[in-house]
Amino acid sequence: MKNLSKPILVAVSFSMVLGFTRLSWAGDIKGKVSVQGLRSAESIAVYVDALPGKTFDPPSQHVVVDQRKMTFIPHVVVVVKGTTVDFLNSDPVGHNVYWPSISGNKKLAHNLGTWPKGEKKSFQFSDPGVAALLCNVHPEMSGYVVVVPTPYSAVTNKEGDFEIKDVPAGKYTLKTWSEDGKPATQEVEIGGGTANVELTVKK
Ligand SMILES: [Cu+2]
Repeated sequence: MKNLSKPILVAVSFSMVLGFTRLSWAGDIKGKVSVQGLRSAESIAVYVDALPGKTFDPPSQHVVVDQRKMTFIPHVVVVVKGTTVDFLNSDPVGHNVYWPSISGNKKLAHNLGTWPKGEKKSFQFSDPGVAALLCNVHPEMSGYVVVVPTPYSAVTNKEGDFEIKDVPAGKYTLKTWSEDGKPATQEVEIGGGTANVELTVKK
């Protein structure tokens, strides 16, 4: 019996060490965006830039953009390339959704049409860039779908805070997109645990 138990103990200890190591192969990015010359630090997309040779499967779960009280909610969504977005209408009036380009490329303009309350239309965003959402019934409405190359992304809250969870260990470049500011970049290294970053977006 003695001869048998020792190798088993060694095997158990070894797999525990492997288990702990695996936990440290991913971490969270917690950050704060400050602004200079912009109205607010809210609704700024922050994402890990393209990783050479790496592509990501789009999530099976759709992202939802609602039209409620004459407003696109949320105002900004950030999605990995290939994500399908469901556009809802929760207002008692018809709304339209169209975008005149994706990041200025007018060939990628699209009009989803107009539909009543309670219905939705879906679109798969296969091209990276920014779709500025408009409604041709209500010219004051605007929203954004920001299509990025990785699934590691977030949108800032009112205070400019954001959190990107479960990023595999490594060195990355974080980038921002905002409605009226220039893109900002910041290098970040993920080990185990949380990496804290600060970014400044300027007009
Ligand atoms: Cu509308």
